[in-house]
Amino acid sequence: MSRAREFVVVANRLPVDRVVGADGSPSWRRSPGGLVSAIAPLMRRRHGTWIGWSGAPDERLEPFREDGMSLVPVHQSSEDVELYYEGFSNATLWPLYHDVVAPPVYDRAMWDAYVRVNERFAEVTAEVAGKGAMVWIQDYQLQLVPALLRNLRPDLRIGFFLHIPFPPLELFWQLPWRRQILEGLLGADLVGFQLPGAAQNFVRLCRRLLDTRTAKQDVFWDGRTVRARAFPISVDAGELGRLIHEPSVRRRAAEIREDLRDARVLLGVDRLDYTKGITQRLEAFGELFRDGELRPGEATFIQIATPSRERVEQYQLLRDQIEQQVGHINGEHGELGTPVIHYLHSSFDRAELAALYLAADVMVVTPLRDGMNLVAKEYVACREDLRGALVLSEFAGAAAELKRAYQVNPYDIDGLKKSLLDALRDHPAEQGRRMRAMRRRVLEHDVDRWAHDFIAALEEPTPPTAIAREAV
Ligand code: GDG
Repeated sequence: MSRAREFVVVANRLPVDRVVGADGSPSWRRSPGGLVSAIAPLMRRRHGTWIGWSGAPDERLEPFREDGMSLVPVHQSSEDVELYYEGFSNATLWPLYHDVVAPPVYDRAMWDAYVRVNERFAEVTAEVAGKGAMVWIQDYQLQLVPALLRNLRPDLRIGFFLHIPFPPLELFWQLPWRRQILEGLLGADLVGFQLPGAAQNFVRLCRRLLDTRTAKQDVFWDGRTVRARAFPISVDAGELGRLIHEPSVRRRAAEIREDLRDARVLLGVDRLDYTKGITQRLEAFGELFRDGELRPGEATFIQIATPSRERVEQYQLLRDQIEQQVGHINGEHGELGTPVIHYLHSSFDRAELAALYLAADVMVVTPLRDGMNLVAKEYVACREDLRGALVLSEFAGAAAELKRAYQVNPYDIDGLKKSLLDALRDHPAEQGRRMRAMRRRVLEHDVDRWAHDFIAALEEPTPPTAIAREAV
C-alpha cells in the first residue's frame, strides 16, 4: 500500500475502551456502536490510523495496535476535559446545535480550551498522516481541525462529518465564535451532515457571515470549492440480524416478557440527555393511566437511561427530574409488584439491547432534536418478524427515512398519547406493512453504505467550477 493512499480517522475518542480482566490486568476492547464497526473494516483494508483520546485524563500513551487498527492517542489534561469536552463541546455547542433546548454557556476560558485541544489534534494528525493521505474528522468537538490541519498539511484530502444537527442561521448567530467555527469547517474538502437541511444551513451561513460565494451545496473559499452534502448515518444491520438469531438472545427476550407477566411492553433506550424527550414520553404514558386508557399490568414502560456526561450540571438536574417523575407516576398508578415504569439508569451489552428490542411491542423515540437517532433504526433492523411499532419524533433525523413510523411532535402531549395508543392497538397487519417498508430502507441503507458513500465522495476530485476559478 502506498503512503499516498493512507487513511486517517480523527475523533474525540479512540475506538477502544479499557477493560480490566479478572486478574486485574488492563487491556483494550473495541467500543460498541455502529461508527466503529463501520469504519473498522475500512481501516484494515486501507491500513488506517485512528487518532483520539483514550478516555483517561492526564494519561500519556504511546501509539499502539489493537484489533487490526493503528491507534494514536492524543493527551487531554483534567482541565481540558472540564473546559473543552464538558465545557465548550457539551455545555456550549451541544445545546446550541440542538435548537437551544437548554441554554448554552458562552465562556471564554472554555473557548480557549477548545482552540487549544483542536490545535493539538491537528498537530498530531499532521505528524502522522502520510503524503496525500485521506483524513476523516468526526463531529462537533473537532470543528476547527479541518482548517488548522490544512494550514499545516495542504497536501491532505480532508473530510469532516457532523453527527449532530447543524442549526439554522438564527440560532448559530448567537455564538460569539461563529466566524471561527465556520472557517474551521471550511478547511475541509467535503463537509458531511446527516440531512440536506443541515447542509443548506451551513451554506447559507457561509454566504451571510463570511460573505463568500456559494452555489447550491458548494462554498467557494480561499480559492477552493468546499462541498457540503448529506450522508444519513445508519446501523450495522448485519450484526443485529445475526444477534437476534442467537438462542441466548431469543431466550432472554422471552424471559423479559415472562417477568413482565405478558403486559404490553413499551421501550425507551437513550443516553440520559435532555435532547431525547424522556420526560415528555413518560408524562404522556403516565396520563394514559390517569385517564383510564391503560390499567397497571396491561402495559408497562421500560426506560433504559444510559449514564452520560454526569459532571455537566444540566445532566445532573435532568437525572433528578426524571427520577422524581418516575417515582411520582409509579406512586400514583402502580400496584404492589406491578410498577407502570421500569427505569434503569445503567448501560447494557448489545445482546441485552437486542433482547429488549425483540421483547418490545412499541419502541418510543421522542427526541426534541436529534441528528439521526440510531436506536430507532436498530429497533427496525431487529424486527425481522415484522412485529412491533415505532413511535418516532418528527425532530429526529431518522424521521426523514422512516416515514411509516408513528410520527409525533414530542411537545404535543395529547398527540403523543394518541400515537402511543394507536401503536399499541393497531391491527398486526397494519404494523407489519409499516415495519416492512421501514426495514427495506434500513437494510438497504446501512452503516457500511454510509461510510462507503462518504469516502467515495471524498475521493472524487472536486472540479474547479467557473465561479471558483473566478473567485481565485
Ligand atoms: C449521536 C447523535 C446520531 C445506548 N444505550 C446503550 C447503548 N446504546 C447505543 C444505542 C445506539 C447508540 O448508543 C446511541 O446512538 P443515538 O443515535 O441514538 O444517539 P447519540 O448517542 O446521541 O448519538 C445521533 C449518532 O450520534 C450517530 O451519528 O444518530 O443523532 O446525537 O447505537 O444502541 N449501547 C450499549 N449499551 C447501552 O446501554 N451497548
